[in-house]
Amino acid sequence: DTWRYAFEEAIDEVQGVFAQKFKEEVEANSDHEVQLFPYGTLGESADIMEQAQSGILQFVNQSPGFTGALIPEAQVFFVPYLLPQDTEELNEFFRTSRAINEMFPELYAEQGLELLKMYPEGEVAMTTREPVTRPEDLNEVKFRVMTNPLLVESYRAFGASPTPLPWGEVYGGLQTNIIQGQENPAFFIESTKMYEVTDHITFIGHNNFTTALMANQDFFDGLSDEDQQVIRDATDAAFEHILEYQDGLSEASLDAIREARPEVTITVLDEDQREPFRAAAASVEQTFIEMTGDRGQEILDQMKQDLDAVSVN
Ligand code: 6CS
Repeated sequence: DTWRYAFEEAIDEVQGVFAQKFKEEVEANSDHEVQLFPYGTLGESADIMEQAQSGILQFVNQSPGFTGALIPEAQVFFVPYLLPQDTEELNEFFRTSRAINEMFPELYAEQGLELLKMYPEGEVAMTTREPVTRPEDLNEVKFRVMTNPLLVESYRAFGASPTPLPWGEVYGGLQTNIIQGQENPAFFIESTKMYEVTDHITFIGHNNFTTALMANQDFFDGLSDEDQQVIRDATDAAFEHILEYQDGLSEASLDAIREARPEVTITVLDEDQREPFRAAAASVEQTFIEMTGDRGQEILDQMKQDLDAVSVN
């Protein structure tokens, strides 16, 4: 039979590369076929989630940036400066974290979803019309964020006017000046040509883009042990593949942007410049706890413990 798998990006973007590897592994190791639905073929991120929950889709890749509206604890990925910038550390965290691999699956299960894997998509940068070196520079900037209350809170704390929008409205919104900024990993800024409609790319080191693959839980529970194992193995293979694939991807994407539009500035804020943004993180963490209570606190504490365990310093 055929399993339907939708994701939030194009086939040659990170989620698409992950999906292709998953498909290849499943088809090599079973009689099942996987049909891939890239962004735009079945609607926005919220639409594909609904389809997966209702069982029209067997698999969905959705980022906590959107899932946070459904599972409030998933917003923990938007506490600024929580995840490490070091790639090896970050990868090892995703591999070994108890919060990610044991606690989150229980929360996703409450929504009828079997959480198969969470994985990183790269350091997030802001793109804006005007240069940004201080929170004051974000005053009056309508800054697009994914539809997630804590991310709204973050950008409010950073000094901007956060504007939650689905992905499909971002390029046009920047072009028509409805919004003047947005954040995403470098590969996505390059592949979607957002550098055409914003002029300054700024890294403040506040986050890495996290995403997640899940299955409809009734579908998954109804499978044989062998088929479940095929899926788990394919997911593990796709995970290692996508980490390797991303080695050097951010730098290559920035080079491509420099080439395509040399007047775009690319700035990495230094530690002093980051300080006021870091200071804003504490209030965002506090808001996360207010939104999610004891369960959120438990997840956050476990994440910090898991991060300590992989920290090289
Ligand atoms: O900003 C967004 O909405 C999108 N960003 C990425 C990197 N993937 C999918 C998501 O929809």
